[in-house]
Amino acid sequence: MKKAFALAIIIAIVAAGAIASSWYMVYLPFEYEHESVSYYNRQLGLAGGPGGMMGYHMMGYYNGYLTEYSQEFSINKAISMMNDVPGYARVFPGNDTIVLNSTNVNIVAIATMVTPSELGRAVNLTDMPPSSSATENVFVIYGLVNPTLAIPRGATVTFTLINLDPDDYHNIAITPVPPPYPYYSMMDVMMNVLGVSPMLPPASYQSGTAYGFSFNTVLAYPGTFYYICEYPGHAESGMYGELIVS
Ligand SMILES: [Cu+2]
Repeated sequence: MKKAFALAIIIAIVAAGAIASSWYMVYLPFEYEHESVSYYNRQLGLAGGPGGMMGYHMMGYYNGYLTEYSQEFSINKAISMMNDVPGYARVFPGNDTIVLNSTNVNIVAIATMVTPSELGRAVNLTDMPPSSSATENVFVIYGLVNPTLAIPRGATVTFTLINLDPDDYHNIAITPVPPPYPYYSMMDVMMNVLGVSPMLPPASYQSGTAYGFSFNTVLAYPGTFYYICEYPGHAESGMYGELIVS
């Protein structure tokens, strides 16, 4: 009788363990991924309002995330656009900052990676080592890696993201939610976005083609904002920068 009781307790403990571990290992990751996709699609819907998207080409879905682009560039053209610093911009490499003093600000951001094995890598584009927090993918803007952008309040800002990464999808979202970001950064940011691009497909170095997307946003209030890549794991590993509106 005592043996049977002990056996029942052991079975109960094993069953509870199996249920708990499948909850954490199977159900929760599935649920987070599902929620992340759902927030992303709603963010895109929000940004699709007036002044949002400027026409796009649907590419289908990648891991559930809608992928689109609005412009196609040659890789060389994308690099020259990124290096073409506007007259109203002042670039300060020493403190990784760009001051953009205009009521109409254009920002051309390249999505690329830090690792030295691929073409178009950030260090090649900038001759600058990224900060230690940026370990995998980064934005390159006017010759700097993940720079802090200073923008006057009330400015209309046009972000153009071009993906020069041959392997990975990237997007850009503007949010007041600060780092550190979790793996599913959309779960942190939720609907708190001032503008967002869809996921852009990887560049083809064979054909020399890269995909881009532009959107407008008006930064009406002073404060500290962030531009981040919402592809799972990217913001977590440092694909973000600061946006100071004053
Ligand atoms: Cu990314």
